[in-house]
Amino acid sequence: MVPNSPSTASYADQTVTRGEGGETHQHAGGEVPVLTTQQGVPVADDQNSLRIGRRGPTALEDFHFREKIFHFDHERIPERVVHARGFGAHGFFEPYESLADITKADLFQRPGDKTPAFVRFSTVAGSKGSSDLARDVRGFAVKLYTQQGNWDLVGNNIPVFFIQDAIKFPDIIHAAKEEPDRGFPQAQTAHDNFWDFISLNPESMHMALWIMSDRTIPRSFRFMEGFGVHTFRLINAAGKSTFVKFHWKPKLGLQSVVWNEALKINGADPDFHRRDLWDAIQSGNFPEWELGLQLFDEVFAEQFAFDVLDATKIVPEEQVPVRRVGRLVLDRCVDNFFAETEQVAFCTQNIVPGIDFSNDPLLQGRNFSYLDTQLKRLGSPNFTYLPINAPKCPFHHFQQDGHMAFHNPKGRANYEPNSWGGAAGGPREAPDAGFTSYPSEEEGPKLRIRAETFADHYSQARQFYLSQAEIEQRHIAAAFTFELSKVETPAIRARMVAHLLNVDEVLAKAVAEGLRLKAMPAPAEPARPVDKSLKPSPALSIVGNGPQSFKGRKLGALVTDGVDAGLLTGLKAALEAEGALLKLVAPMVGGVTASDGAWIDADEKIDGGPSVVFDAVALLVSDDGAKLLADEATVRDFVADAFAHLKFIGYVPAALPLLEKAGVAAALDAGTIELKAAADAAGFVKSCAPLRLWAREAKVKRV
Ligand code: HDE
Repeated sequence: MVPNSPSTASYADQTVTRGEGGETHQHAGGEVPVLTTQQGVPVADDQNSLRIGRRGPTALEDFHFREKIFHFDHERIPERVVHARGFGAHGFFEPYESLADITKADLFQRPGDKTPAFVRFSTVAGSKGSSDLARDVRGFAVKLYTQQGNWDLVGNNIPVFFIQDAIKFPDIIHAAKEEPDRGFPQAQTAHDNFWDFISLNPESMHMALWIMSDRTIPRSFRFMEGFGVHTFRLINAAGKSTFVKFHWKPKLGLQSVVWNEALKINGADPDFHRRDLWDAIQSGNFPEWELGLQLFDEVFAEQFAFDVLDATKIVPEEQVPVRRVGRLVLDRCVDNFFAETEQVAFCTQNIVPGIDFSNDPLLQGRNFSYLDTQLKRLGSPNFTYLPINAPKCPFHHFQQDGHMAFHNPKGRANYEPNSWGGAAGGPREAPDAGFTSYPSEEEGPKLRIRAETFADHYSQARQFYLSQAEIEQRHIAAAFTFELSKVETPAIRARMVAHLLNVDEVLAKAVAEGLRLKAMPAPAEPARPVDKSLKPSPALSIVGNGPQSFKGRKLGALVTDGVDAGLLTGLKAALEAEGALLKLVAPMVGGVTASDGAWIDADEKIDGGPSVVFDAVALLVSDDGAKLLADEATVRDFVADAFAHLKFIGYVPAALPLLEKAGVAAALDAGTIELKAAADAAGFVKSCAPLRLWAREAKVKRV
C-alpha cells in the first residue's frame, strides 16, 4: 500500500507539497537544513504520526512523535514567584573615571573600560502573561560580567521597600498577589488582602506613597530610574569602607502615563513596555542610564535621622548628592527569550571584590532567597553554567556533577589541598586578590528583635508626598481612592485613611472624600512622632525631572487618503531632528494615497493604534477622510483619549469634525495646535516637549 501520494499546491507566494489528506509538507534542500530528531535522525514526515492503517490507532513505536510531545510537555519552568513578567536586554557599563580611591572593584578602575551587562526589567505581582501597565513596582536587575566575577545589582524602580525584615517577604507577597480562595485579581494590588496587610503594617507607609504615585505606571522602561535600595559598602585596596546607595538615572528623563491611559494600554497592547524596548534597541536608539553613587561614611550614618540599614528609608539626594560615575547602555536584544530573559538567575549574593553587603536585614535575607529560588526554577545547581549566567572571566573550582553538568573539568584533582602540584593540582586560593569580607565589628546578644531606630514610619512618607508637584499629589490621592474603592471591607478603607492622616491631612481628606467615608477616623497611633521638619526633596518628583524634549518619544499621526504630503514630510523631518519617531495610523493597514498621489505605507490600522500608545498625536485627515471616520468609535476614542490624557494634539482644519465628535472642539487649548502647512510642523514638535499639558487636567478629571 502506498502511504501517501503527494501533489503540489500553490498558496499565493508559496508552493508546497500536499499530502493525501490535504496537509502541507515543506521539504529540505539547498540551504534548507534537514529536520532531525533530538538524536539527529533525519525526519521524513513531520505532519503525520505513525498509524496502523489509514484511519487506525497511533503506534507507540512512533519515537519521533513521542520525543516531540515529551519535549513540548516539559517546555515550561516554574515562573518566578515574584517578578515573573520580565524583559531583558544586553549592553555594557562604562565608568567615566577611576574610582580606585573608593573601591577596588575591577570594573571601576579604568575609564572607558566596557563591562558586558544584562538587564531584566519586570513587574512584581503579576504572572508571566500579565499586562505591562499594571500599577506595580518595576524590577531593575543588572548583571555585570566583570573580570573578577559576576556582580548582580538586583534593584527596583523605587528606592524603598515595603518591609524592613526579610522574614515578612512571604506575607507581603501573598497579600499582594491574587487571593488564594478565588485566584484573582491578577497583577493588581487593588484588593482587600493587600490593603489589609499594608494598613496593619505601618512600616510599609513610605512605600505605599511611592506605589500610589506615578512611579508605578512608567511610560517606558527607558524613562524610569533604578535603585539598589539597600545601603552597600565599597571597599578600596587599603581596606577602607565607604557606604553607598546605587542609582540608575535615565538619560531620556522620567515619564509616566496617567491612570486611565494605563488601563487602556493594557487592553490595546499588553506588551507595551517590552515592545517599546525592543523597538528602541532594534532601531538603534539605545537607551542609557547613568550610574549614580551616594557615598557616605560611618559618621554620616551615625548622625543621619534614620537608620541606613532600614530599606524603608532613603537618603535624600539634597543631603548626599548623587555622583554620576559611568553609563549603562542597552544595545542588543536577546536572541532567545527563554534562554536569556527567562533563564537569567540574578542573585543578590553575587558581589565582587571591592563591593560588600551592609547589615540591612532585608539584604541579608535576600542573600539566601535568590540562590534558593534559582535552584527551584532552573532545577540544577549547574544553572551557573548557562551562557546567560556564566561569568565571562575565567573560573575554576571543584564543584562537580549534578543534574545537567555540562561544564566538566578534566584531570584527577577535585579537592584541595592536594599534592598533584602545578596545573594538575587545579586552582588554589589567592589571599591578596580574592574576595574578603569587610571585617566590621559585630557582637551582641542573639535576639529576635527589630531595632528601635527602625520605628519611624511616617516622616519620610510625608517628605515624599510634600516633594511632589501639585499634579502628582492629586494623582497620589486619586490612586489611593481608586485602589481603596476596590477594597470591599469599609474598615480597611478607613484604616488606611487613619494612616494617611499621619502623612498629610490634605491627602487624607482628599482620599476620605474620594471614598465618601461617612466619618473621618482618628489618626493611627504612630510608634514614633512624625518629624514634620524634613525638607521636600525635589529629586523625588517625576514632573520636576521630565526631559523637556520629545527625544525618544513617539508621535502617532492619523492619516487618510488625501493627507497633505508636504505637511507629512515636514512632520517626519521635524521629529527626526528631535530624535523622535513618527507612526502612521490609517483606516486600513496597507496605507493611503497622499495629496500628491504618492503611496504611503501605514504602521497600524486605527483599531490597533489607539492614541494611548503614542506620546502625542496629529490628525492629518482630508475632508473626505474626516467624513469616512467621523462615526468610528475608535477614531472618537483616539481623539478624546489623547485630549483626556493631556497629550499635545496637532490637527489640520479638515480634522475639526473629528474634534467635534470627540467632544473637545469647544475646549481647544494650548495643547491643541493647528497645522496649516509644512512650516508649522517643527514648532508643533517643539511644543510637545513638556509631553503633557498638565493644566488641562483640572478640566478633564473632576472626581
Ligand atoms: Fe526580590 N526576589 N526579594 N527584591 N527581586 C526575587 O528571585 C526576595 C526585594 C527583585 O529579573 C526572586 O529570581 C526576598 C527587594 C528583582 O530575575 C526571589 C526579598 C528588591 C527581582 C526574591 C526581596 C527586590 C527579584 C524571585 C525580601 C529591590 C527579579 C525570582 C528580603 C531592591 C530579578 C528570583 C529578575 C526576584 C526574593 C525583596 C528586587 C523569590 C526574600 C528589596 C528585580 O528570590
